[in-house]
Amino acid sequence: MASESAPARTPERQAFYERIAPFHLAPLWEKLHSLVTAEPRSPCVPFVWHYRDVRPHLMLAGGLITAMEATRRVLILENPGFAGEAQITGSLFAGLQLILPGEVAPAHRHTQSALRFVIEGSGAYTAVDGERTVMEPGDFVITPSWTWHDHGNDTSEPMVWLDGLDIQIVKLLNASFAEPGPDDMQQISRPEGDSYARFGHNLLPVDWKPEVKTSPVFNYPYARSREALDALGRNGDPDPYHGHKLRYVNPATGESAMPTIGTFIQLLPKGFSGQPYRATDGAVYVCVEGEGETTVSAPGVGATILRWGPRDIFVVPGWTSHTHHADGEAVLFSFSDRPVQQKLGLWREARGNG
Ligand code: 1HN
Repeated sequence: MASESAPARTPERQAFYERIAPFHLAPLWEKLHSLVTAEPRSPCVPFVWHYRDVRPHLMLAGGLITAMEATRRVLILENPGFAGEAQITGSLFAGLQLILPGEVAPAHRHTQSALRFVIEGSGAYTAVDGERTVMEPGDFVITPSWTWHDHGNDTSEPMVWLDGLDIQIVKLLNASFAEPGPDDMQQISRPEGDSYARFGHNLLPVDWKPEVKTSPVFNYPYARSREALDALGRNGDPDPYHGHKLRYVNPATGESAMPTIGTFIQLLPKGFSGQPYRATDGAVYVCVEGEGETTVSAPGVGATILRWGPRDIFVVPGWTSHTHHADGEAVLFSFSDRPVQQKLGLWREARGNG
């Protein structure tokens, strides 16, 4: 059993550490307790961004810089525990992107995978590898790793979505590649809805074999997810921890829609009060409908109550026990690094106060 603290630093030991430092050597016993902890530890803290507070700042950014000049006009949702680090959890990035009427966010590609979850506005598009999809509130849209993507807004209203990216995962593995597109807007080679027709109906083209690890469905419309949740809510009792919770899947494999980021949507029935639950993946939530609160308990920190309503975004750090409560019926979208942890055999969960 590893000890919880380092052995005493005697003057002799200290002198020894100083002697070996120029040789790029260091004693493990000074570091062991912080490298191999008894349980997960992270600077990540529970936090909620209320959309009513964030929106005015986002609109000010709209007057300050164009989407073209910024490349992506995004306000980073930075976890207070990771000041200056552009991360919402230890592994994930989240930000709010604004595209004003008539704007284009120019084409580029990168090895980081991105998800969009539409918060405000209706009818702006993103184009991925030659196909456009028009986005509606609550739609979950994927930009797979290394695909060309540009966004545009031909409507008369601002469009805002949440961006979620696996930035820290790619950084850890030192596998970041990126390049700008040859043109600001990519050539469109397939009609809108083509991917959804081929892959989004529990059917697959007969001779099709997946070439990449990301789902070929790149827009999961909210209307369809909501329909499923609605039926579940009518048909049976909710899970005592999650309510009615579904995970988005890659129809070709049954695995998560994105290889590095798991995405989920859950319905909490009116008055639902969940039991305490924790898992090793820290999650970012968006409230789509309804109001309620999530109570997060961390050892030594006590309970943090995150109140949420429509369009609010909140983060629950990994391995912190939490409960969800909904006043009326509520819908939460969430994403985390769960697929990575599961593939590596690291993911754990605990129900109740265990
Ligand atoms: C990015 O490329 C997008 O393509 C959004 O819309 C957010 C955050 C960090 C790095 C790249 C986009 C991003 C991003």
